[in-house]
Amino acid sequence: MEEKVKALQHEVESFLVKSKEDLENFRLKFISKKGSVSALFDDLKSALPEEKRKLGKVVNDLKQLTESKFKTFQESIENLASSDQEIMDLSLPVIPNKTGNLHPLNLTRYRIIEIFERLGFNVSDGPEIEDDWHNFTALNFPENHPAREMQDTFFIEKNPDVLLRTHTSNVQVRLMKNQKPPIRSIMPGRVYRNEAISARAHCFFHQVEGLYIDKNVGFSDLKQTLYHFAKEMFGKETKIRLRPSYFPFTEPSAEIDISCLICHGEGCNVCKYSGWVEIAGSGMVHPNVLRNGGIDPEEFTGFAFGMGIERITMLRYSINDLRLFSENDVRFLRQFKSVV
Ligand code: 2NL
Repeated sequence: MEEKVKALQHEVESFLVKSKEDLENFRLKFISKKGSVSALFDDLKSALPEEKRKLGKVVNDLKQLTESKFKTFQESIENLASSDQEIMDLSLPVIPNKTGNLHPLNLTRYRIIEIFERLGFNVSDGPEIEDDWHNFTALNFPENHPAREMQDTFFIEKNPDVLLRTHTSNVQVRLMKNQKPPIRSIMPGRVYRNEAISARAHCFFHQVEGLYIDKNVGFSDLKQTLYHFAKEMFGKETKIRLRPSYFPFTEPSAEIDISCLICHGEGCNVCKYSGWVEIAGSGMVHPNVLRNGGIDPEEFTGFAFGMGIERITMLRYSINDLRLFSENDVRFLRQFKSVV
């Protein structure tokens, strides 16, 4: 009889219940009056008196196991039924879909890339940790230029100097060294400056620089390219203005302004009542820089420009504090869902 109990126990343990019908079958098969566990009690009556005690315990244990399994099955079937109902109740509010979204700086970066790719520019990339030559010397910075001071640049090592790049021009220098003109490329990336953090300055920010070198590239190409960019980025009505400026790596150099998006030239807070806001620096690549890049300035000319991605993004979405970009406050970040 002990064998019979064991076999039955195995049967109880391996019985799968997945539906209400299975549960009822389980009850009929084992627990009901005619069920096989109940039948064991009849068998017990005819057992030898000296074995009755031992067998009684085994049979009782199996009865308890069977009943507790039944209860567990019953509960899980009930849960299943109620959760089914929940899914099927179409009047309930939807479960919010918590998908992430792109950072506003990336939205702007992708848009800038898109605009320049259609003009035939490709995208280049380079190191954020740079040596003095690629970051300063090759770009025609004089030995005593203030940007080379500890107060303005993060140095990792001195003599020979290793530093965090202060602009993405280092990528352009590498490009000129490794590639023959025509070169038409933009370089988005993170740059570092040793500045006190405020609403208008941060110790790092993002830049896109561009470089176009070929035979007969002139200032008019620079102007039309950036005019096209301004219209694509900020709308067809956008006007541009070039102001003479100075950079060691370009000659002549110009600051690019766009007509103020907020007041359309009337004068407001954002444009400081001038009607114009600065969006980029630019110029014709200095002959010394071309030479340092291994390009003959008698044969080739080129233009270059640089703009801050933060600045463009602030104008685009009317954001007034630079710190919002790196604080990772989801209340800020979530506002840029699917705005490209
Ligand atoms: C700005 C101004 C600028 C460049 C970057 C450049 C690079 C090479 C040669 C010549 Cl390799 N120029 N880049 C030129 C003019 C301006 O950036 O305000 N950036 C945020």
